[in-house]
Amino acid sequence: MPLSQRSTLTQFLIEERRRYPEASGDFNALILDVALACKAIARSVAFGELGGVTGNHLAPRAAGMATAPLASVNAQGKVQKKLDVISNEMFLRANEWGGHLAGMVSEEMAEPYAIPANFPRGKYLLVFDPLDGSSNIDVNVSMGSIFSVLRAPAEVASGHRKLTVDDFLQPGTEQVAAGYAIYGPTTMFMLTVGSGVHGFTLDPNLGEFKLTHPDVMVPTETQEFAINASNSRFWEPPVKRYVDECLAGKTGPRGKDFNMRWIASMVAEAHRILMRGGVFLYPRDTKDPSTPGRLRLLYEANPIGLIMEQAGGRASTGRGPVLQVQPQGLHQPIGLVFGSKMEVQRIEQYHDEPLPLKRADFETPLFTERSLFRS
Ligand code: AFP
Repeated sequence: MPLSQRSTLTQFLIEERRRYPEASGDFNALILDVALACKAIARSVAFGELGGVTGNHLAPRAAGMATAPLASVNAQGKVQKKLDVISNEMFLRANEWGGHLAGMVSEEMAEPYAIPANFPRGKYLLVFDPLDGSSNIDVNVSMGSIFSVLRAPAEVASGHRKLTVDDFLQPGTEQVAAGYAIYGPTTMFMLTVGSGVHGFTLDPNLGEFKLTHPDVMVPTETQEFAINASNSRFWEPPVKRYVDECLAGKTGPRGKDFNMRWIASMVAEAHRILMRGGVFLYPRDTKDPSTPGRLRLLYEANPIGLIMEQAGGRASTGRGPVLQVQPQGLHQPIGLVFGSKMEVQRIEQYHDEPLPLKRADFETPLFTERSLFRS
């Protein structure tokens, strides 16, 4: 189709809004501000070393410090890349002024960001991971930004009450919209406003996102899975069983060969799965007893979960729908499995079924951590 005949993101949003005559237009303006932040991040990513944006972000040097400053770490204890910090700033600046938001939460900030007093407040909350997969920047592999839009309580939107952490602790089923931008060979913006998933490709000549992938659907079956296999000794038995069966291929219980992928950039894995199916697992494991998983519920699992479900896939903790989990904290980690519906359902079924135990299972010190024996 000629470029000129494709809808821009703006056109798409206006046409969607016409279906709701009572809508104020705030929501559309918010999504366009988010898209603007993503375009700015895409430019920074594209310049890479030329733009001086690769490498770690260094903590400010304290007075009298003899040694070179160390890399800064975020609230989760993850080393911050320069681009993590730059992308976070871009999200804040693009979204704080418009009057559509009452506050923001990001992977890079320990506490919620209240809208500064010199800007009007609005009725939505924005939650985001400004640059997922940022450890890939130095090796020139795809990364992305993930976002989720929630409603703010009316008394916060009207300025009658201060914003609190609890305002953000809403289950994923409450999301008004969610999406991600992927910075790959092309920059794409994938969006759901609750009526399917639609993909837009950035036209670098116009600087506009154009609708290229309307109504994306995840294929129901797959022969491709993604998991960080170096963690296999920490997996729970149902995950181990699932992966073992995939690896057994044609001669195993699945009766077909599987392929494996691992990009270490969840946005890139989610995008591949949206385009051609597959399943992604970052399950609960016993690697670090202080945390049940690596990924974060509010700004990673929930938005990707809504995208998957809206595209006919499924997103789960391994035990049940991730979107139904009541969040307990802003940066709460969670086990996450998503992708082709039948595969995710199979993994949930394995978590439900008792497994035949091998003697070795009783002898491992991890025995008490295993899901089979948890309530
Ligand atoms: P970074 O944003 O710190 O690169 O983390 C990305 C991520 O949270 C997610 O996108 C990947 O799926 C996961 O980490 C990769 O983790 P491994 O280090 O276990 O491969």
